Amino acid sequence: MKATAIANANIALVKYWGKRNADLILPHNGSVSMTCDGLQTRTTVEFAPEYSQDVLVINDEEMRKDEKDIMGHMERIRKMAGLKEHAKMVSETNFPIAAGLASSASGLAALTLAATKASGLSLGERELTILTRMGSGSACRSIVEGFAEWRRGEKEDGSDSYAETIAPKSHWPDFRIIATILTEKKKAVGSRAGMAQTVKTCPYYKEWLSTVNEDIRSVKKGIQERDFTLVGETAEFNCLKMHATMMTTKPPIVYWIPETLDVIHWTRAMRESGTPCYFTIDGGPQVKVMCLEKDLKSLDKELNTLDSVLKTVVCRPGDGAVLTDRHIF
Ligand code: 2P0
Repeated sequence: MKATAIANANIALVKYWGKRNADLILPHNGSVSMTCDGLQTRTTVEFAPEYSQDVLVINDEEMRKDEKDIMGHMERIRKMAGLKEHAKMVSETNFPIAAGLASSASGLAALTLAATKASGLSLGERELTILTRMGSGSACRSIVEGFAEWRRGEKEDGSDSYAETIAPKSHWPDFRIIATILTEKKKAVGSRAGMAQTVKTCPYYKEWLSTVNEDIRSVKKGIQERDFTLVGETAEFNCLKMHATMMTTKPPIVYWIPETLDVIHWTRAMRESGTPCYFTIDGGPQVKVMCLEKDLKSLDKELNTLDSVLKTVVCRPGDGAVLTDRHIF
């Protein structure tokens, strides 16, 4: 009753921001992402009678309260499997958590795969993405390889709101995302609370929703045709529209710090001087710079000379979640 899984974070090119059903985690809009090979979580789950309660340890720290209701997610899996035993869950990440690098996506994806395996459940990929989605929305995209789409779906039970690969990593192996780390401070507003507040109070939320399907079409076309300009322009615009909805909620949510703006302007200046690159930003201050392999070295080197940048992590299109025998305990 022990299993270990590895999952990568993913970075959205068209963002998920807002739920139409918070219990099942059904989104208001579909989204598209790249599963990243550089940002990894490994999680071991063991169900055993000697555990009197579920215990979660992330990077050597025991978690007592978490925004994602991980214990509720474990209860859901236990019920599905018809188990009574509690679980010990130990996770390790190779990047700072809770700083806007999608750690919860890789974490919930690895946890769901490890917990289903440890509990004896055997789910197909689509079912696994649906179950993972109920733990954390964006995590369903981390189950699958390469470029992923999380379909909004229409059904009330969520059975058509799943993630799937739209292009494997081999389709566009020279697509890169340079994730900058500008601060290692924990963000003030979690994305779960942030998106709920946006849906409730942003006067422009409807307008955001009315443009997302067009962005999904463009980004998918750009990926299919390996059209870097189309993907970059669409992703950058989509990110700015999402942040515009957050900034116009009550109270406003501003994830950006001065360093965020520095990297935004730097990216635009590089582009104007002839190097194709675009930025995207999630629920945090870190900027992710999209580029192609041919420009990676020079852009990454330049970024690391900026005072605003503590360090960078380079991501290529990566694998979906997998099981491994390398247990943490
Ligand atoms: C995304 N984000 O598409 C967007 C962009 C943040 C900004 O998905 O409540 O951690 O667990 O479903 O998935 C962050 O939200 O939220 C997120 P829950 P989640 O990547």
